[in-house]
Order: sequence, then C-alpha cells, then structure tokens
Amino acid sequence: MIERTFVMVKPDGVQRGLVGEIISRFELRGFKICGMKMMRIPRELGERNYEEHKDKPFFKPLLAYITSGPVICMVLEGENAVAVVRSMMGKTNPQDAMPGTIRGDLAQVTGRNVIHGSDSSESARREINLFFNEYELHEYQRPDEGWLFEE
Ligand code: DAT
Ligand code: MG
Repeated sequence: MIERTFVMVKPDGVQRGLVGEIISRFELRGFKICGMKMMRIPRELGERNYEEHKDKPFFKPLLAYITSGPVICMVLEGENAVAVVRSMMGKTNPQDAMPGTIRGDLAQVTGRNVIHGSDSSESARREINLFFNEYELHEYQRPDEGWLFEE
C-alpha cells in the first residue's frame, strides 16, 4: 500500500551537516519527496507535535532541543512508508539502533537522535497536517517508478 509519512531532520542533524546524507538515503530507497521545507519550530507547534509525551520527565529538554535551531520537514511517499522509514531510522536510543540505520550510523544519544518519523498512519496524517498546507504538498511521477514497483 502506497502511503505518506512525516519526517524531520532535527536541529542537531541540520547543524552537523547531515541533511543531504539523510535525504539521500530516502531518495535512493525510492521514496518520493512530496513536500519539504526548513523552519524553526515555534514552541506551540513543538508541544503539539510531541503532546503524547507532555507528562514525561524528558518533555522539557525535548522541547528545548526541538526548538533550538532550524529543522528540515519532509513528507515522503512510498510502499508502506511509515514502517519502512521507521526501520531506516533505527531505535529511539541510538545505542540500540542497528548499524546501517540513520541513528545507528549517525547518532550517539536519545536526546540528540537526529531524526523524527511518524510511528503510525494516524500520526502521519496528524503530523503532515500540522506541518504542511495543501499548497506545500505535491503530486508528480518519478521516471523510475516503472522499475521501483511491479505493475
Ligand atoms: P521516536 O522519536 O523514536 O518516535 P518517541 O516518540 O518515543 O521516539 O520519543 C520522541 C523523542 O523524545 C525521541 O526521539 C527522543 C525523546 N525521548 C524519548 N524517550 C526518551 C527518554 N527515555 N529520555 C530522553 N528523551 C527521550
Ligand atoms: Mg515518536
């Protein structure tokens, strides 16, 4: 099933110059970039994005981290995109993330784990609508689609 998911390169990923490396992995895997922008997340948007964690002890440092500098937001489309992007990201704690995953290759600690990705189709829908309006999302064909998918 072709679906869309929301992905964000967090402030540490931007500051460390990892944006190209991370986007490249998704492009090479065959994901289609349907939307992309750089922004500094306002506090309120950060709170809404992570509202599931608002009672956790790490909520305050998480919010400070995510609003500490610009991020790159993306909507990616592909077969089973939510689960596949999560598998490419690796475990939340980079020390548990497998080599070959983004966190397993590029990060050290949970509080600086370089990337966010939606964890279910419901969160994907919610997060895409939170970060993008309809004019920022695009439909187009990749010329390699005939070879990425069976007909
Ligand atoms: P993920 O980002 O893998 O979806 P999550 O949604 O459980 O993980 O948590 C969101 C972010 O919050 C995570 O990327 C880093 C931070 N975080 C999660 N668990 C934490 C913990 N136990 N201590 C510190 N920060 C944590
Ligand atoms: Mg999450």
